[in-house]
Amino acid sequence: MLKNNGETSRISACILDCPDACSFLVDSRARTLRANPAHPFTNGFICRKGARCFDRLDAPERITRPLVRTKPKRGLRRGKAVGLAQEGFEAVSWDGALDVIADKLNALADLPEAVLHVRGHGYRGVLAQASLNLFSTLGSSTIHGSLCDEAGIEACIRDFGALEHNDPSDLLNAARIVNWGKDLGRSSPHTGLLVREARKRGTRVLTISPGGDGSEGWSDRVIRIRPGTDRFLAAWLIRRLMELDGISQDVVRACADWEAFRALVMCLNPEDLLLRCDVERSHAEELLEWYAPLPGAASDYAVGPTATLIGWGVQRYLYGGQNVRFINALSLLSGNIGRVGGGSYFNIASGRNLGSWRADSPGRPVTTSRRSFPLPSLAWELEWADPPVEFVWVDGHNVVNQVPDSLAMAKALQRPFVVCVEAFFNDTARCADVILPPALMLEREEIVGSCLHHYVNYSGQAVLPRGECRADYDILRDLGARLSPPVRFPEPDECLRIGLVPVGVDLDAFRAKGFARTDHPSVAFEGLKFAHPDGLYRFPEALDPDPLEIDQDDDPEFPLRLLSLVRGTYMHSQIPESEQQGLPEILVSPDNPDLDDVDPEGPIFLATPLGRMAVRIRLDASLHPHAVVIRRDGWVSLGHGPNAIIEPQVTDMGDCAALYSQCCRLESD
Ligand SMILES: Nc1nc2c(c(=O)[nH]1)N[C@H]1C(S)=C(S)[C@@H](COP(=O)(O)OP(=O)(O)OC[C@H]3O[C@@H](n4cnc5c(=O)[nH]c(N)nc54)[C@H](O)[C@@H]3O)O[C@H]1N2
Ligand SMILES: Nc1nc2c(c(=O)[nH]1)N[C@H]1C(S)=C(S)[C@@H](COP(=O)(O)OP(=O)(O)OC[C@H]3O[C@@H](n4cnc5c(=O)[nH]c(N)nc54)[C@H](O)[C@@H]3O)O[C@H]1N2
Ligand SMILES: [Mo]
Repeated sequence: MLKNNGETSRISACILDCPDACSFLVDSRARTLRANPAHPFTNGFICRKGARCFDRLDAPERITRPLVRTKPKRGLRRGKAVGLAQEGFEAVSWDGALDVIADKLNALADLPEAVLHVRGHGYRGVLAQASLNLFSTLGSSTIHGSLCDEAGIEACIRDFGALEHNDPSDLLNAARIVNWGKDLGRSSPHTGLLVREARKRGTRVLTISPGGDGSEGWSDRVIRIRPGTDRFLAAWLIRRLMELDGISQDVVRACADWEAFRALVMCLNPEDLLLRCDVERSHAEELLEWYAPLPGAASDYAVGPTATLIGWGVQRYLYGGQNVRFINALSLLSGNIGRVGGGSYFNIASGRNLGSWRADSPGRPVTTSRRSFPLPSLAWELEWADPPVEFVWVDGHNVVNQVPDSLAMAKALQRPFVVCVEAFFNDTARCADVILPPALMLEREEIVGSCLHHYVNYSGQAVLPRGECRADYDILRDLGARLSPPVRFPEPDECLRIGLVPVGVDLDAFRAKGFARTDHPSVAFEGLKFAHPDGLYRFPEALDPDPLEIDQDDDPEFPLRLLSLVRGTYMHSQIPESEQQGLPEILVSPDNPDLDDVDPEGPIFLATPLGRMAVRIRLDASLHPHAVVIRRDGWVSLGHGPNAIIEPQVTDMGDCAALYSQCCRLESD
């Protein structure tokens, strides 16, 4: 808890959905923050989105009182952002808001599946389990799958048996790093920092990407690839390794299905593989040397391991899971798994070092199975849900903005009673009946893990919550107490202690130090011992072509791919409205085949089968001719949200949204 002892520098940490999970020192009087120099991974450096935390806490447009809707919902309109009052929201007391909500939930007590809980990763941690615990105790409907990383997670689990990678600092031991589409300048600044440090020490870096991401500045070499086709390039390399007899018998013995995989790969046509990924043979041959120095190779290839980075971008495709599985297989077969300086990095689970606590509701029937909707097609699922969803609780998720087909999602929220725990009047809050304002990070206490490194951080409360804002845990505890029968939570300190059990440190000592390192081997799968029950590795069973693949001979209606990529300056949709004025920008290659058909002087639209949005164009010569890049997460209500024209498609594994398989074209008026 915040003590008024005159002390101004407090330890806290970032709870945003970012792999780096930085530790902060906060000057609570000056309302500034900096990197905690004592934290080994944060290493004295924090990124722009973290450093701007107080801008968000102190933003004039922040919602600081509970609000209820007094006029009927009008639905979300693209490019038409009306204000709170115009939309018909009025301030109400916390008691008033929670009583209304409790009445609705009590009325649905016998039909818990008519209640839907939609939770994102907008806030993370141990106390953050509160909403998950309350709604699982009620037996409410829930969501599964993801908009982010589940295809790659499922792929890694199928391959290795577990989601695991080397300690990120082991990148410094790599002789070479091959980066399959991680945006080193934007998505994980500390991975970027490690790569930069490794390069200073002599490590060479090659990036494979469709371009438009500034990877040239981070790499000694860049190979441009057709979007969504990395599995074909990896398969070509694996085939060459097989032909050249370049695979060690130790590796072969560590695999459960070597013969079947060998047969699959040897049946593939090498020219066809390179045609599909649009990579020149000489570039593919060069890449082979980055993985497996061949007899007679130049001396800088002759020694040392190759580490593989896999960005989330490569798996947001219809066959995104296969993309990851073929890259992992390449890493293994070239002798780079289970090795210092090698490894294949996707991510780890950020919750794996945190204990889970439970809510308790004596007298309430225990739910054994809950109705669950796949998140990538949530809008459409709700349309058909039987029994229909009557009540929706959204927290930590700008779901209307982030799911494909945002307008359908907004429409699906029109009928049910929607509660949104949200600090800003974003696309989702606009669809709510009640908006509850949460205390944000630095305004409340929390413990968080990372999906990249092995530290658990203390996110201490450094300042008081603004206005009437309250921590999500407190909101949910008060709501639980109002339900019949009531749902009770353990005290916050008890939750935090349970959260720290896997770390094995005392809560007070942890609060004072601000972080703890957890015990994981620095090399994953050492000795080629994998986490499947038999200890063996598993290869992908198939290599599938993309049904939407662009065929050079055809003249498809929507020949381009829309890559809605991460933006460096803000966290997802947590962007001030003032930064979303004018038309959103797209990047296209000067060789883009659609450029000939548009009038550069007139209005230009980005069109998909779902609709179109007005944009302005910037040329980027590094981009693949068939790729269009838009920075994601702009608000639909401000005309900046690409999900208004992105269709719901699902990846081959993990029920992940295949967002970058979206086909598109450029249009003039
Ligand atoms: N500043 C900031 N940082 C963030 C976030 C944020 O919103 N803002 N979000 C966080 C979250 S939740 C996530 S999941 C991560 C996202 O982290 P990233 O994975 O870096 O982000 P993406 O934009 O999904 O993917 C970016 C990269 O994928 C490449 N790419 C796209 N398609 C392909 C392909 O077919 N093949 C190859 N080889 N490359 C391809 C693009 O060129 C781009 O460089 O970032 C996290 N960090
Ligand atoms: N087109 C397209 N769409 C995508 C992606 C893509 O590549 N292309 N990638 C996606 C990815 S990688 C991800 S991870 C998801 C992200 O989707 P979201 O998880 O919806 O991400 P945000 O837009 O950051 O929304 C999080 C919300 O949580 C709120 N919040 C912050 N702190 C707190 C708190 O303490 N309590 C509560 N109650 N709320 C809080 C913020 O104000 C914010 O509105 O969407 C994705 N959507
Ligand atoms: Mo994500």
